[in-house]
Amino acid sequence: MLASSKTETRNNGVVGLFLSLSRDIRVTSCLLQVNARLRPILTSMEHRSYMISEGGGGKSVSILIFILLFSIFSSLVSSDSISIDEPHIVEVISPEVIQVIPHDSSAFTQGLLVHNGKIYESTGLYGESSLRIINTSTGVVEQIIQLSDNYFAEGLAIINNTLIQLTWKGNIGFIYNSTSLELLGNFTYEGEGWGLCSNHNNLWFSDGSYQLSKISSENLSFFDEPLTIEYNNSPINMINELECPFNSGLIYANIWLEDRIISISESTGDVCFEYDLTNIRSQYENENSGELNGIAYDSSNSLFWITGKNWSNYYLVDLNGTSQDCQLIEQLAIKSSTSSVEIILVIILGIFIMPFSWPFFGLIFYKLFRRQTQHTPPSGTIEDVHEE
Ligand SMILES: [Ca+2]
Repeated sequence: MLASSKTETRNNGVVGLFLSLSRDIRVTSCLLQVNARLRPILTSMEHRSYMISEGGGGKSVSILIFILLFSIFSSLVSSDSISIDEPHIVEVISPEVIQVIPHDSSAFTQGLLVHNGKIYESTGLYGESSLRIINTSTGVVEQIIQLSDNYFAEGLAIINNTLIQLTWKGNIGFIYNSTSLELLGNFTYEGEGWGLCSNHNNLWFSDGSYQLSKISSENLSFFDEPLTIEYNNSPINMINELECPFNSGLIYANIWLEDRIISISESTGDVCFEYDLTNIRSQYENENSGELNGIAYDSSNSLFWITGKNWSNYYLVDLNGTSQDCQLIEQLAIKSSTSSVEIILVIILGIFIMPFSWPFFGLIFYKLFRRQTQHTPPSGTIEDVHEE
């Protein structure tokens, strides 16, 4: 049988190649043993029938493997579901100013919110920190309390009728009655306090990093896992003042030292939209104005009041993206992630399975060419093969 094979090797280069490959990977004798199995000596007709039935089974399996792999690779090449090379690009929006009211330009704004038709503002700097209530029609400060000189006030949020005000490096937050601004108590936390917002279910807390921490509204305790904020699939740092409108599924934040606001999905941390407010500075503000640092959602008109450190005015603007937009972005992110996994799996599949399928393909072609060139089927036993 081996002699017959050697003849075919000389007569046909393709067959020779496959046989050479088979010998190189030391599979030939194994395959022959599998095909020969322990059977009695066959007649010519029996052997031909046996070859067809045995070869047909192996060929079918090999063809199925080939079709499977070909289908997977073809689908990957042609599929439009692969979006890994197309990362989401955050849409940048420049909102129009709807209304302007004056702002105390000595106020170093660190936190802003709207409650019961009033603007509540937290201002910073040592020796100048305050908590104040502002008339939304006139911009006049109606109530104000000063903090101790030891504290640099930061973010501000409200839970029911209770105000929560952070301090920068004091590791302490203050709790006030929202009507009288009476100090009711305090709580402590680790690290720096920057921004704070409440969505009525919980609070979000920023510390100037690329992550937000969730705080329980019931006992002001921190949850374990922070939310990482990603802009175009990369973490974005210096998250500062926050606003999280009730039931929106979104967190609005401004970036320290920049006149822009981003809207973030509460569930994934993905940035949905960026609002570019640089035109407001150039059109309305002056050289003494610091960076934008106040965002307050007004539920009475579904718009936002914004201002900044030592700004001249508050501005009413429309920052309404929708949580559906964020869900769409999340789906794209999941799709992209899934595609990445698919590609990796198929590459692994190709690396590990394709080489093992080579002997099957070799055997198929070997048998096809052998049947075409073989006129007298060999006969013998398994022992004959080993002797050769
Ligand atoms: Ca706010």
